[in-house]
Amino acid sequence: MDEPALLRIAQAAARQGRGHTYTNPVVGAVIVRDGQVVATGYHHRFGGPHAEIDALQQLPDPTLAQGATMVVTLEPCSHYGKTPPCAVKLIAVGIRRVVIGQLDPNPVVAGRGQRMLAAAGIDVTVMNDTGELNQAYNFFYQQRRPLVTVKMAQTLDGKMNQAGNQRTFITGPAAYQDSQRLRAQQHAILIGERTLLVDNPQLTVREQSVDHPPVRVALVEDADRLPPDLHLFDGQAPTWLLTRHATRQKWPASVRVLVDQEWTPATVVQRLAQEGLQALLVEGGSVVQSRFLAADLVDRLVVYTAPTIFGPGLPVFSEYQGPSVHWNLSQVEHLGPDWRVELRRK
Ligand code: AOF
Ligand code: ZN
Repeated sequence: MDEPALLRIAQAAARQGRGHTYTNPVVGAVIVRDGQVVATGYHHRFGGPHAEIDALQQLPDPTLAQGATMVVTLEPCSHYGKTPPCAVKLIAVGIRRVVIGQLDPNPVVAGRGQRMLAAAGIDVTVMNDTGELNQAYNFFYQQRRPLVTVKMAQTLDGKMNQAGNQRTFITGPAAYQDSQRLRAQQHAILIGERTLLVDNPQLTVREQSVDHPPVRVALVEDADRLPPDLHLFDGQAPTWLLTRHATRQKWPASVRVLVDQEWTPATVVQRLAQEGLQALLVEGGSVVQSRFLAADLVDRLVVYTAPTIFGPGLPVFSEYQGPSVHWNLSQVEHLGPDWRVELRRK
């Protein structure tokens, strides 16, 4: 089997870790002798052994590592983190050649792993093929901020609400399932105060299990004036209230109140970056989404459209006051009676 094909096997193995590695990348590795895969491994969960170590553990006989090739989706690490450096281990067990899918943008590694291997006389090739595995992880270390996705549901006539202050269901169960999958990939989900009060959303991931639920983030004027029985205070997931006023209240352990003079899309994103959160989903409403768009801080739009005409109602982006922007269409998909469009910024 050739090396691009072996890399695809390692990438498929990496995908098994999806949803469990939290802020760590998903990583897969295969050990190859005479063109044949003799062991496959992946990073199973945050804090657990790295893919390279998992692959070594899958070898039927540990001496098979000697003189073998390892094909791994991400550059082997060079640092002592939650586990010792993989590069040191690969050298110690006698791996002769390492094929790397992509270099690690995390500054704790960033080329050092590759250099350690090469300095030990190991033959190293970098394929520059991410396999679309760690979009948010790569983005975070390249741009120093979370990847921002705006999600919305609209009718055929571009409405997000039938009338002012009520929660309206627009799309069907398949779109709902999909939006749950989208939530499961996030480290934070943001809403504005109007959505918080009108919808009283749970902002949790249902329908599938996640080891680290996304932080629920709400922009609010004054945390002390919120009704105490909101779903956000149910302890189901960490919750951050971003506000301009100091709080005098005692909050449950799951709630943090973060005070700043003025929360803007830029300061929100900066704060999440400081906390190491790599993926932010902006769920609503129109004011918050429009502000993120106007600040040019939206990397991806996910739009669910229902074939329904509402007539009077609140148009999506009615609050948008920025310049006209053009998006790249990246995916169109049927979801039961509805459809989903994914767009990327140009
Ligand atoms: C992983 N799994 O298979 C590889 C990783 O906190 P640690 O010690 O688990 O280290 C996390 C970093 O290790 C991660 O950001 C990446 O730079 C590197 N490689 N991490 O979780 C793996 N190969
Ligand atoms: Zn490692």
